[in-house]
Amino acid sequence: MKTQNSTGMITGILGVVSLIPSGCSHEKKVPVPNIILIYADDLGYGDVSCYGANAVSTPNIDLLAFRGLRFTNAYCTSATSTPSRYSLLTGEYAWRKSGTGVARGNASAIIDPGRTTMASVLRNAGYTTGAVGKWHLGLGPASGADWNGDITNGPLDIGFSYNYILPATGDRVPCVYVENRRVVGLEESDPIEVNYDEKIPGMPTGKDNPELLKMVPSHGHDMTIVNGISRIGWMSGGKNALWVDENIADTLTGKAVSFIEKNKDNPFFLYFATHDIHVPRVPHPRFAGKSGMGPRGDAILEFDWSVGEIMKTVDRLNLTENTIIIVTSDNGPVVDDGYRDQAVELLGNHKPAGPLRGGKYSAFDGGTRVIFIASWKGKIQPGRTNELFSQVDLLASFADLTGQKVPETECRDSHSNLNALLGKGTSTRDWIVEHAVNGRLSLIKNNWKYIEPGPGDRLYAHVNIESGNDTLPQLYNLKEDIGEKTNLAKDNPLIVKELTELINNIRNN
Ligand code: NG6
Ligand code: CA
Repeated sequence: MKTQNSTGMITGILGVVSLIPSGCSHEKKVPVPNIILIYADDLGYGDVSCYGANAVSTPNIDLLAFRGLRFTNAYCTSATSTPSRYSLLTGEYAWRKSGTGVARGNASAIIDPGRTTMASVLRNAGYTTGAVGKWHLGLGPASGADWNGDITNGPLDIGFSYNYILPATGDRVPCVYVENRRVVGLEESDPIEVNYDEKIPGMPTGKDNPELLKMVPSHGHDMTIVNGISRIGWMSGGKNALWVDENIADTLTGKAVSFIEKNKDNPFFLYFATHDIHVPRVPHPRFAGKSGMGPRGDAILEFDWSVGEIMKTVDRLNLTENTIIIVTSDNGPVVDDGYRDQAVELLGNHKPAGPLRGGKYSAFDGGTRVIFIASWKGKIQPGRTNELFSQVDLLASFADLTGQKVPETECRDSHSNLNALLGKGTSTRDWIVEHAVNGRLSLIKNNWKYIEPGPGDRLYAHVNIESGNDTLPQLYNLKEDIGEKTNLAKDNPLIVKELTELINNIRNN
């Protein structure tokens, strides 16, 4: 029930659930753009040059920011991947649902088949929907994914019409790609076995066979060795299906580009979740050594290249005026996340979180305030904005943009903030909830940042990141103290009280 003309206009009426066929007397032309959401992994607020990095240069991301709107107050929902992705795709805070912490590589599906998601909303709007890249939301039924057969309870079951994914993360087995329901390149004679409870006999591990490693772990990551790198979890088999880390960015970017090419004549939604810049950082040789900051910096260059390839594809296919491109990250930065890859030694003066305190895992803003750029030629006025924006609102904002209704109970935390997204008005969001790895929540309102009291473990020593935990309540004035240095809680008991009540209301909603 939709038509699209050569400039990519769908005829329909905003605010009406289904699109009206062309020729209807009430019809109004509404430009419905293609949507490309590029989701980086562990990319920090200070890791790209248009957000202030000097030690590394990201010309493609900078160009996108030059063409689009650069947000300085945009947030992911959690300081780690699985919960951020869960909230992004479902419009429900992950901390409302148990089992949404960092998922193992053999976790079963965390998003129930049939649930409303960003993808299902857009598919209902007539979009072809693709997921390319890191998944990390579990696959398969409660009994586990059938790696050697049809993998059910995956992206195809929650609204995507195509997927080419890494099941979990680059540092977790199984180290294979899944295209739609099948492991790519798997041979029947060499089935895959995955285990997270015990070692699989006969398979070399980082712990027992360090002589086989090309990258040595600093903490954890000492189980099955694949491509000279030991991972989290044990696996065997699937030799012909194993990925080569050096080629992951090329492979995923290639799949993203072909998805765009294939769907250029229909509205499409592409969720492109890169492996970069997560560990293990093993960029392609054409990026290796190029940043001078070691593999972490090189992975930033590789990520920037991926963004550039997407932009070039959109330009080449004349889709620029009909495509919204968003680039953002799933959580804040970490320098040593488990491999000795020289990230610490070669960091120099680079500040991965920019002016923010903390990083990945943390309750400080470094954990969840992320880069966020939205570009749509002719529709989004280029510039910079400090309006508050949360990734949890993308689902409802896209629904708004495409005239879809969102079921309030299922997607209860997502509210349209379309005007702010398009740079056309002030934010409808007056507070932001942040979720740190230990489960504690923080709240931002009127430039105040309140962090709930919790365990006093101030430093996550293995990653050398300030946790943001304190046994006392913390209150910071982000406008004057973006680095969350001076705790003003004692002097402002009324504000602490108000924010405590609000956080409890939000939690109990
Ligand atoms: C941690 C891993 C870390 C990373 C993280 C998830 C260890 C010691 N550390 O448990 O390397 O994989 O989980 O990162 O295993 S995320 O970005 O996918 O959330
Ligand atoms: Ca991450």
